[in-house]
Amino acid sequence: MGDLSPGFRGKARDLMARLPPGQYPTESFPVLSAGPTPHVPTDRWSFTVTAETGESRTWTWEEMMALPQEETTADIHCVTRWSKFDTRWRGVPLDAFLDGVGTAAGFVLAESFDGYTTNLPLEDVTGGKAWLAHSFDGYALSPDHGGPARLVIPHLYFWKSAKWVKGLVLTPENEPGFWESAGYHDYGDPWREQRHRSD
Ligand SMILES: Nc1nc2c(c(=O)[nH]1)N[C@H]1C(S)=C(S)[C@@H](COP(=O)(O)O)O[C@H]1N2
Ligand SMILES: [Mo]
Repeated sequence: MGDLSPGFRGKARDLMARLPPGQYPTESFPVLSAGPTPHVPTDRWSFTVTAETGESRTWTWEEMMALPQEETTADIHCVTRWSKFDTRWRGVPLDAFLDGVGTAAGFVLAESFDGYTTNLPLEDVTGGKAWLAHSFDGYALSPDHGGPARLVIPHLYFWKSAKWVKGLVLTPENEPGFWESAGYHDYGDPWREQRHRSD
């Protein structure tokens, strides 16, 4: 039997190895939002990076879309235990917004149009590990999933991937965001099951 379907068995085994502890795979794409979906037309959209000095830089939608774009395919892991393999995004690596910024800060606080915030070490959003994504699976990102644009930071639990993101604030001190203040883990590594503050 193993001889008849070695490819399938091999693929299933490979996928299991990509599943962090305590997670189950899903084909669907659940929507998880703490509040109502904000609707932000692209002509009123902007993305602002603010340094700890107060200096800031803002990109309009057109300016953001004119930056070099990347396609990335990644597995995503929600703290509510679903994981989705091979999600396909298009957007701009966060390096494009952060490279030119003079900063001594070690952390960023992502801020969204719905008031949501989440905190991250600066090194987790630089070096090609994080994107401002505006497309999912070849289509413009739907409002429920964070459109017109959201963060995608696949190596951390998906609550770190702020939907409807409007900017990043560089902070010298680590400032807990919305879920982090409510008892979620500060860092959120799915491979170490960092779900709650006490994990
Ligand atoms: N602005 C904003 N971003 C957010 C959230 C939110 O409520 N508001 N929920 C987070 C949580 S808990 C998860 S699991 C993912 C869910 O993304 P999805 O709805 O596209 O699956 O978005 C994250 N980003
Ligand atoms: Mo979540």
